[in-house]
Amino acid sequence: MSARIDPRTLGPTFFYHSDAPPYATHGAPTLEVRPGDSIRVALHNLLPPILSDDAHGLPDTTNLHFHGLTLSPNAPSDDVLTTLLMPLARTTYDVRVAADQPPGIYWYHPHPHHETSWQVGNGMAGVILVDGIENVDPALGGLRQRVMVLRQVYLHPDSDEAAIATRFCGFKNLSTKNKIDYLLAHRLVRKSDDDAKTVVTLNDRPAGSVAIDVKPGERQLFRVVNATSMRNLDLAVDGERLELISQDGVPVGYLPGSERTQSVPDIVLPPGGRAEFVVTGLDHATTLRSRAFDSGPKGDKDPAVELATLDPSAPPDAVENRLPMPSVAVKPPHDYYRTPPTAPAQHRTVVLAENADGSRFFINRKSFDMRDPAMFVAKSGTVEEWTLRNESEEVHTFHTHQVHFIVESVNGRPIPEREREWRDTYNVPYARNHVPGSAKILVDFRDPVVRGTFVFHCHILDHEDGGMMAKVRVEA
Ligand SMILES: [Cu+2]
Repeated sequence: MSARIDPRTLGPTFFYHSDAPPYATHGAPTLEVRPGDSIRVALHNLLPPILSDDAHGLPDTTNLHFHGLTLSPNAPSDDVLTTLLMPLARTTYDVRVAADQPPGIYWYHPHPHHETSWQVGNGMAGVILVDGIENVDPALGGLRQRVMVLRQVYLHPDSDEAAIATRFCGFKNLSTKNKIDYLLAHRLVRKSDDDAKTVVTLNDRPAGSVAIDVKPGERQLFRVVNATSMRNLDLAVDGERLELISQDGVPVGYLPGSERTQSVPDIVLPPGGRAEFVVTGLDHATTLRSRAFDSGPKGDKDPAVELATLDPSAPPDAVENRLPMPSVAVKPPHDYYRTPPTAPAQHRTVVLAENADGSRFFINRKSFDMRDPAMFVAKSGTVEEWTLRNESEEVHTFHTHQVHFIVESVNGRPIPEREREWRDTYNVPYARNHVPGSAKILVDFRDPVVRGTFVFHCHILDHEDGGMMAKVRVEA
C-alpha cells in the first residue's frame, strides 16, 4: 500500500493496490488473520517531500504501527523508532502474529513522531481481525458481526467535486495551481483542530446517517475501533445494556477469576481503544450513540454524537457477515494472556503533565525527542507495576506498544478481581483540586518476542506529537 495525498480531500491517505481494477483503492484493507500467521505489508511513501510549515520543519515521513499485537519491536516488525520512511522511500513489514494472540479486533496506523495526529486524523488506519472469538465464547457462533471504524476526520476547505476531477493521486502529477491549492489546504487544515472543522464518521459515512438491520431479539456482535486521533467516545444503545465481550482485543474473561462477559450501560472507548459487545435487537428502532465525555476542564470537548440507527426495518445487509460456528482451537505452546501475572519485579512511576497553555507535554518532566535513551529498562520474562500519575486537568490515554497491561486500581480504588482485564489504552483520570489522578497497572513483559526498544505514550495523538511519549527497552 502507499501513503499519498487524497485528490478528493487534499489530506494524506492510504491507497492499497491489487492486480485487478480499480488497482488502487482509497483506504486501508481489513487484515483478517489467525494466531501464528504472518502479515506482510509493502509500504511506499508517496507523500510530497517539500512541506516546511511544521514546527519541526521535516518532510512528511510515515510508517506503520500494529496496535495491540504482541510483536517484536524490531524491524521489519512493529518498529516505529528506526523505520521512518522519507518521501519516495519504501519498506516491507513482516509481522508474526503470536500463537497465543487473543482473538479480537486490533488496528494499524502510521506512527511518525510529530505527524501521527495529522495522519490518523485524516483517516489513515485499518483493522486487523484475529479470528476465533467464537471458540472463546461458543454462544457467539453464527451471530452476525459488524466491524465499525469510528473516525473524526478534518473537513477540508477545498474538497468539492469539481476540484476532485482536476486532481491526480500523486503530487508530482499535480498542476502548479493544484500544488499551491494543496499547500494552502494542508497548512490551513493542519493548524485547525477545533471540532467545528471535523466530522465523526462510522465506516467513512457521516455519524448518524447509517441504518443497521437488527431484528427483534437478534444478537449481533459489534466490533468497534476508536480510530480518531484525539476523541473519547462513550458508546451506548438507547433502551438496553451492552454485553461486553472484549476490550482492546482481549476477551474480558481471559484472566482467571474474571467474568466471561460483563453487562454494562455504556463503554468508554479512548482514542486507540477497541470494544467488542453484543447488542440485542429491540422491537423498535433505537440509537447507537456516543454520550458526552468529560475529559477535564482543560480537555478537548467530546460532545454527544449519534452514530447509527439500529432498526428492525432497515434494508438487509448486501452481504451477510456471520461468525463461523465454534471449532476446536489449536492450543498454543504458551498462553501469557490466560496466565495470571507474576509478582512485580519492578515498581515505576510515570508522571503525565503539560505546560500551562497545553502546547507541550511531558512524561516524568521530559518532552520526547527521537534521540532520547530509554527511560526504563525492563527485564524480559517479568511483570512490572507502574503507577501512572496525571498532574494535568485533562484526561490522558496511556498506551504501551507491544504489550498489554492490567489495571489494578484507579485513584486508589482497587478494581475487583472479576472485572480485571487486559488493556492497551487506558484513560488516567485528570487532577482535581491539585490532587493528581492516578492508576496502578501491571505491565506484562513475559513474552520473549518482546525484546528491544519501543514506546509508551498518550494516545490523544496531538499530546503524543507534543512530547508525551517515552522509550522502554526490554532486555533478556
Ligand atoms: Cu494526553
